[in-house]
Amino acid sequence: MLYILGAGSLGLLWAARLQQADIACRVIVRNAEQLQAWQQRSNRLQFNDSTGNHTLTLNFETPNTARMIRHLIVATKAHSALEAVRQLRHRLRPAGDILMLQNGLGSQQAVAQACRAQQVFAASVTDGAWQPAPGELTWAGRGSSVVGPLDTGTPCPEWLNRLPPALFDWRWQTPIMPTLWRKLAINCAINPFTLIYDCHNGEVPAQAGAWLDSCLTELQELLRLQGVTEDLAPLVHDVIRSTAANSSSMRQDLHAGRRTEIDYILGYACRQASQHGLQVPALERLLDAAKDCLRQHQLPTD
Ligand code: NAD
Ligand code: KPL
Repeated sequence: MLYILGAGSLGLLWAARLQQADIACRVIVRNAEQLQAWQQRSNRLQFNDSTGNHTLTLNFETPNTARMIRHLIVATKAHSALEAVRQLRHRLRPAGDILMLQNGLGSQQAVAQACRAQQVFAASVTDGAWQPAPGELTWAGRGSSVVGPLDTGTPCPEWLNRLPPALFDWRWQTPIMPTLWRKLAINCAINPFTLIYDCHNGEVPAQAGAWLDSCLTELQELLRLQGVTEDLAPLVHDVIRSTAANSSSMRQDLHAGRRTEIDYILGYACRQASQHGLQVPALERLLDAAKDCLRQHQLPTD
């Protein structure tokens, strides 16, 4: 049995595909009110993907259910992950595994520190899923996941190999940290600019001009300190081109009045730079500007 923590866009996307693949899973919602809301919809999810609309019946439960958990997939936002996993600590089997799906960095390490008896894995996910209405999920962009252990040397959990490739495009990568750092750098170079200029991804180079170039130079140096040597600028410009019409996840959060993951993306990058004694004035200025923008919208800056 696989457990998914968090019934948001990505958690429901995993649950829907597991259900379609006949792999048993249960979704852990935040509380009794959320459970009741699903029960009122007969636990049905309207799942829209490129093949059409499917009605799926999922299994939901609250964190205080008694069942023990061997395999946990954490699908909360980065800032909720540690608290959400802590709530379940008494249910986690020793030597079980935890797969973290969060964007950014910091939440994965925090959970690994809190759950030393379990093996913690992290995924870099490029799918795009959103909820047009409660009880509905749209898989708008079929992406892929790169998965690996936080502790290099830990083998791949066998359940991952049971995921059907037609529904789950994923690959195993160890060490995983360079992949997570690369994704973090891409998100640092795009997401905060879309916030402060309130623009689509494709407009970032024109809006940010030389400021983007300075950020890319600083991020390249930060990546180098993490052992990632490939050229960042072409990678970022490729992502900007291929997602030109997208609103970044951070901008979507801003428009929906939700807390963003800024602290686990640009905040994390700036803290790491400071710990390494690396000067990153362009990134610091970007972080300040993004926080100003969030304050203007009465949203948390962490
Ligand atoms: P979301 O806000 O839609 O879902 C998060 C869910 O977690 C919410 O339903 C919330 O109620 C739940 N939650 C929070 N605390 C909880 C707790 N204590 N117990 C149980 N549930 C709790 O967010 P999302 O879009 O699904 O994103 C989740 C993570 O995946 C983020 O880090 C995001 O950056 C990453 N991600 C999302 C997508 C996507 O397409 N949505 C793609 C790639 C990566
Ligand atoms: O990952 C993304 C996000 O929005 O968080 C990018 C790559 C910027 C695509 O929108």
